[in-house]
Amino acid sequence: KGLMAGKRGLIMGVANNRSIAWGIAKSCAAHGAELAFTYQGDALKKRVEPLAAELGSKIVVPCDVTDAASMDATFDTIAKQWGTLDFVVHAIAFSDKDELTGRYVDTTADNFTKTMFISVYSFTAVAQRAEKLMTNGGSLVTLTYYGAEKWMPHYNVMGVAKAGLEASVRYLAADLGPKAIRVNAISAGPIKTLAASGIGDFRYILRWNEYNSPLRRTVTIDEVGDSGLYLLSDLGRGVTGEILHVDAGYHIVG
Ligand code: 0WD
Repeated sequence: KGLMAGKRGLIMGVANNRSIAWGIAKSCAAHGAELAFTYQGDALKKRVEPLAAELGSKIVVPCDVTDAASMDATFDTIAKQWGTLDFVVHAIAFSDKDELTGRYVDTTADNFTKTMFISVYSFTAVAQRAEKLMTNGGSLVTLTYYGAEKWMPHYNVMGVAKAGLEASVRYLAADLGPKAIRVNAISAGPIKTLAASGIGDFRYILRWNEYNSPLRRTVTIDEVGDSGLYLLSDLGRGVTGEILHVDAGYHIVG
């Protein structure tokens, strides 16, 4: 019945059908997973509900990760409907667009704090709540970018945040490993999504990756989805604390 038959997972961070989280959701559903979705705010509700329905999902709830009560409500719903949880996809990040251009040194304290809270801490906040429901073990996956490892033009405070996110993957993996909960990140190559459109010169970054990555192209959300499937399914059962590059090989080049 498929690799994910009998597994139930929560997908956080679908904004529309171009979202990376949507690519991962499709791969998991195609292999038999049962899914729940969160959306951020009413504006995205009308986009996420039909997508969730497409994959036969019965649980679609609002969740703003900056609001602890909203996070609690999301996991309460999962607890009530499912009792246990097998996996979570965290595909959430935010920074003020005005600071995703120009110099990192000009970052404001306010946006630094907000960027870190939404893009780094929220994954830990998710792990805290997921741990309680993952009584049969589980798998958590977040999304990161190469700008965590190397300086990239315009990525600025988000690069610093992704470095923090990758470090938290390692600390969470060590904490939750004894409970058979695995924690990994996918470092995706650049993909044109809503979030990416906020980054300065994004088209140039895409083109640069096409010219320079070993596969001479960029990656798709379906390719990131299939790599997510590997980490979320039992195929990845020996893997935790890993940053898996799904970037057409760009990280060995630049
Ligand atoms: O090139 C890219 N697109 C890459 C993205 C390369 C490598 C990594 N990533 C990461 C992003 O940093 C992010 O962590 O992948 C993750 C998913 O991003 P995406 O698929 O590129 O972007 P998008 O479809 O916009 O989904 C991200 C969503 C938000 O969308 P918008 O654009 O409206 O900010 O994250 C959600 C929101 O739905 N989000 C929140 N959800 C709950 N609470 C919050 C929040 N406070 N803030 C943002």
